[in-house]
Amino acid sequence: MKFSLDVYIIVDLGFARGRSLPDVMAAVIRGGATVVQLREKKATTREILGMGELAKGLCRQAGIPLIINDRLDIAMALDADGVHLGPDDMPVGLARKLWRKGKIIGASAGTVEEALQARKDGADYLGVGAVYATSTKSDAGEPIGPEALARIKKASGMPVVGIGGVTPENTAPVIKAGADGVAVISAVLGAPDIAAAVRSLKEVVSWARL
Ligand code: TZP
Ligand code: MG
Repeated sequence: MKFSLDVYIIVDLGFARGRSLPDVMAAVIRGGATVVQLREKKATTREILGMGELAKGLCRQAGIPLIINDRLDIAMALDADGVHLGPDDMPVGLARKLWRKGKIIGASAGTVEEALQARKDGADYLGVGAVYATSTKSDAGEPIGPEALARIKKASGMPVVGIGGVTPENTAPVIKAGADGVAVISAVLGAPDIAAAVRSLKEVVSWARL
């Protein structure tokens, strides 16, 4: 599937101020997200499967990929478009062997070494961060800043989304550092108007490239 990393929205209902999955998904899509990742750290496998079915239907209608966070088994069972794997998840090389060609595999990278390993293992894109400080992920580590993202992009030559503390106000330096897009949780999911927050990010991504 051909896709654009421009505005990669991570739907984690834990940050959605009590709003429902259908409402959040509709707003994220209306705002123009180019990728949706479903992230659910607490729910049971069956609950995530149910959420994933709903999210997949809406993403298919919108023509954008649905990526499942952490769980290759659930991504495969749903026939989602991709999976995003971190250091504690299924290794990227194994995921590549287990899942058919054409499925999207994303990997987390905070250093050049991790990026090169992910490239060697067959990842399709990198989530690079945390770029800025974030309280959304407890083990996100010290922020690496746009400069480190630039080094990772240059060394790997891979498609990259900058993640961690990204807001419309600080998106421009991430894009100017070479990121292909931004991946965001709280600045969108916690916004009073989710669709407007996605639109703002999208605008900045476009002009920062000029
Ligand atoms: N990986 C690195 S930082 C982070 C993840 C999942 C959290 C991103 O959330 P936010 O709210 O956009 O900082
Ligand atoms: Mg993960």
